[in-house]
Amino acid sequence: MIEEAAKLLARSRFAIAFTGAGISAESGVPTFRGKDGLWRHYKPEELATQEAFERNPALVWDFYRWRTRKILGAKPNPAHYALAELERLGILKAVITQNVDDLHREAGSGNVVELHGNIFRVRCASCSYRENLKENGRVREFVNSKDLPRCPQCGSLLRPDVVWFGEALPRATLERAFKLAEKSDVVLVIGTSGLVYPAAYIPYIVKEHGGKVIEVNVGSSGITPIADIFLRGKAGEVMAKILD
Ligand code: BJW
Ligand code: ZN
Repeated sequence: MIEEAAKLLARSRFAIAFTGAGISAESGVPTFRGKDGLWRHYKPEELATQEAFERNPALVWDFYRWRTRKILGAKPNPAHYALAELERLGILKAVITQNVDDLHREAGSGNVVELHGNIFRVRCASCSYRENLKENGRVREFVNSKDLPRCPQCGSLLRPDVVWFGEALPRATLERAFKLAEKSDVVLVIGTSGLVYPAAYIPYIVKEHGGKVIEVNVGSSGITPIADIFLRGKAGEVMAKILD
């Protein structure tokens, strides 16, 4: 199966990857829906929404500070590096990720489409203020602060620059991802439950346009029914073998 997947990739014309929280699990970043994916027993739908932020911004910020701390302590794993290497070899044309952890870029992937934003950026809940905390060297300050962060322009609350349930994905980003999927003849789907839309349309678009779907996951997902090749296992281990 792994050999078949490697062959498909090697012969592809425009391969892309579509990744989710499972690709970062071996880096120590908790997933959303796994058995240890939940934070203090809250479901993602109870934390990653506008309503939750309006009702209890302190709870939502606690959650994001906890996640940022985990992500800060994380390094890319062999799966992230394998995708960067496949791009370097000219095989992989883009990584479309639902993750907000920056690990694909850290591993050296150049063409990364972040569908759900980035945890190292914040924006104002009311005005157009945005800030990249990583570039400004302010990540630790944010993570360690006990106060709710406020906008320097208008005084409203700042929020993580990520996409919550019920919010539209950035239009240009989604269009870019869908265009890549339409062009693609092989999509490597790694570590996603494939339950969250519109992101989960990506492999379906590839399939509809005649492309092949290779899935890597420790269990089955919403994408498994359309997978041409299903590789059961940990992303880091399977991807290291594919590259061999
Ligand atoms: C391993 C592994 C290892 C573990 N190796 N594998 C159509 C149909 C139905 C519903 C909808 C629809 N369209 C919209 C909706 C509503 C909603 C939705 O999809 N709901 C479903 C849950 C039913 N979607 C939305 O609300 C989206 N917005 C939208 O549609 O807006 C419409 C609109 C238009 C115009 C104006 C206004 C509105 C937005 C969705 C945003 C999702 N946001 C989050 C949080 C992001 C910020 C953050 O990170 O904090 O995104 S929620 C969370 O889920 C996060 C993830 O990116 C996303 C997906 O999760 P993922 O990555 O799949 O993780 P898990 O944990 O679910 O799965 C891990 C997988 O890895 C598992 O399969 C494991 O087996 C596997 N695994 N270890 C390999 N070592
Ligand atoms: Zn503001």
